[in-house]
Amino acid sequence: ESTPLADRGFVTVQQHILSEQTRFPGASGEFSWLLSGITLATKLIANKVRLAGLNDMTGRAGAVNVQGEQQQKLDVYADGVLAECLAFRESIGMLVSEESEHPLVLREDASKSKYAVVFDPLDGSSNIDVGVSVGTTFSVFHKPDDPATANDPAKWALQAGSKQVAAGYVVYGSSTILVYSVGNGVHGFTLDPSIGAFLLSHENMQMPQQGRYYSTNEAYRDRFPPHYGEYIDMLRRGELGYKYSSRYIGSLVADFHRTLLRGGVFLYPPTTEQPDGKLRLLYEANTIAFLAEQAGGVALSGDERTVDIVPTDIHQRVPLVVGSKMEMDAYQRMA
Ligand code: AHM
Ligand code: MG
Repeated sequence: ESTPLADRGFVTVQQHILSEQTRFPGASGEFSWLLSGITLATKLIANKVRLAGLNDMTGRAGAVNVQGEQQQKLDVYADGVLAECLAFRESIGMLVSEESEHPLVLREDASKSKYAVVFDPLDGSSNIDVGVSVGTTFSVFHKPDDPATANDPAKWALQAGSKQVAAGYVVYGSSTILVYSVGNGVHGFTLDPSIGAFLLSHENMQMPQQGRYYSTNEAYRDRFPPHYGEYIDMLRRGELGYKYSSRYIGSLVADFHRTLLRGGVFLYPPTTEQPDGKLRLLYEANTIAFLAEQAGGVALSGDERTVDIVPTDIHQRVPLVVGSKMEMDAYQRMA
């Protein structure tokens, strides 16, 4: 649970990132500057999300994105704001966005930059028009060591999730919360809109060992491979000590945020129509998997650790099962 504000001394996310960097003697500050691009962009996005309905930001933009999905106006806005805020950071060589078919190479002279940033600017965007939580996800990678790839920024994001140097999300929910990790625990910050700052509200988040909810789109259940249905039945029967209840928002960030705080398990299995599931490896599954593991949870795609998968395509999809230790051990026994 969160510490009283006074004891925390009003730590902003920026201060927190800087203090994390002091663990690396010689850190140049570039990395903090990079992350400040993300926090700035998400504050701008939060502002628009809060006014959706009044600011001509609801509804479709008219275009269909690379995933074959209708782009919402806020998808387009959020994508533009993130790209713009990040393009100014010289340390970033390339970007991958859910909304853009191709990687965006920012600087042709690859030797000058060090990082790749991947993001889903507005995840769960079909929820905007009905006032339900949406989110932004992001992950940061170093330029790969291998010289052939190092000189080709378009390929910088094709790395296993275990190589992430930072990952996080912002959930635009009943409050706006930023959760991030640089591989040293998971920390949460709540946006105080009156001062425009993300303030530390959840230090060192640990996922409970067990929760009481499972979270999946049960409408697809007959189209899941059978062991997923059997696993859900097992949870419902109470074999892990409780008869589980269900929660499903349909926004990955919001569904995971609850799982992080309360424990339990989230599943987006393969279906007959989508044999690799729906979620994108680079900026959805990996981001969540990295945070889950940092918080003491487990994230698997099939029977493989999600962060071990080496991507071959920037928009590739993977099944995802992520949650508390106890539920995940039981899942592995049945997978
Ligand atoms: P999006 O990136 O187009 O918004 O889609 C991703 C979202 C996730 O947030 C969520 O977990 C999933 O789609 C819900 O899908 P479904 O409606 O099939 O349950
Ligand atoms: Mg998405």
